[in-house]
Amino acid sequence: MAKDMCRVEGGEFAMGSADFYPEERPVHRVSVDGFWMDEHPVTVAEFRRFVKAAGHVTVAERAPDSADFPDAEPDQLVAGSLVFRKPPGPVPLDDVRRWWHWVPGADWRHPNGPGSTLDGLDRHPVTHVAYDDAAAYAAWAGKSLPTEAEWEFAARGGLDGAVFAWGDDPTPKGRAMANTWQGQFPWENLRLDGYEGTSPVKSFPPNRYGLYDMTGNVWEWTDDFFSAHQVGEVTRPCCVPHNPRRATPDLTVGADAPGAHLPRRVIKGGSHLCAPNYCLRYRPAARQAETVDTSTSHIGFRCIVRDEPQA
Ligand SMILES: [Ca+2]
Ligand SMILES: [Ca+2]
Ligand SMILES: [Cu+2]
Repeated sequence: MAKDMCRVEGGEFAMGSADFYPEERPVHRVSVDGFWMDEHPVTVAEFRRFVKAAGHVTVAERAPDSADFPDAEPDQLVAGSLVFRKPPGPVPLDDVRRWWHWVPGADWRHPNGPGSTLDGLDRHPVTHVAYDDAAAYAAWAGKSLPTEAEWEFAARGGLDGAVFAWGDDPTPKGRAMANTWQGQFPWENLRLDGYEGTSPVKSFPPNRYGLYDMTGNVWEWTDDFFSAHQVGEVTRPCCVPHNPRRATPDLTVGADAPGAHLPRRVIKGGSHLCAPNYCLRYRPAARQAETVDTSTSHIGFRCIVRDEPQA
C-alpha cells in the first residue's frame, strides 16, 4: 500500500465511553471493515505539495461570504482563522474568547497570524484547515477522510475499552504518550511533554496499530456529521451496526451558537490544548462538533484508503 500508511484490519469494538462527557455515551458495539490509514496527521510539507500541485486555496485564505453572515460588518468579512493565545494569568473558563482569537491573515502558512512563518514546521501537522480543505486534500491524494467509527477503531489499536490509545494509565512509567497540555489551562503550560504548541509528527510512541499522534497534537476531521450522542446504537444484541454514519447534518446541534445554520462535523482525538482541568479529550472516545468552515491552530486531519469491495 501507499507509503506511510498503516494497515487496520476490520473488526468489532466498543465505541464511546460512559466515564467522561455525555456526547460519548452510550458505549455500543460497532464493526468496521479493514482499511489503510496515514500513520500520522498530514504535515505542513505534505499539504504544501498538495497546494502547489492542485492550486488549492484554503477556506481561511478566502473572505467569508456575506450571505453566510448577514449580520457581519463588511470589515469583519476578511480572510482569517482562529488562533489560540495564552492569557497572562488565570481566567474564568466559561468563555472561549478569552483564549481563542479570530486573527485576520492567520492561515496554514501563517499559523500564528500575519508575520508568522512555517520555519521549522515542515514535519508538524498542518493546521488552519477547514473540513473542505481536508476533503479536497483527500480527494487529490486518492484517499478518503475516515468515518468517526473508523477513526475511533484505529485510535484504540485493539485495546478495546481502554481510556487512552495506549491503555488506562495516563502516563505509564511517568512517560508522556501524547502532546497534550500539562498545568492549568489556558494560562499555565508546564510543557512536561516537551511541547508548547504542535509537535513534529511521530514525537510520541505509536499505538498498537503503528499510528502516531492519534490523540493529542491536533484534532482530526472526520467525515461524519455530529450528533449529540453516539449514532448507530442498537439494543438488540443480534445486530452490531456496521460502520454507522451520520451522513446528514443535525442543525439542532449548537442551535443557540453563532453559525447555527452551518453544519457541524465530528472532530476526534483532542489536541495539544487538552488539559485535565478543562478538556480531557485526548482519548479515542472523545468527540467534538466543529462547524465545517471553521479552521484553527489546533485542528488538522489524516486520511484512509478503504479496501475495494469484494465482488
Ligand atoms: Ca504539550
Ligand atoms: Ca491527533
Ligand atoms: Cu480539548
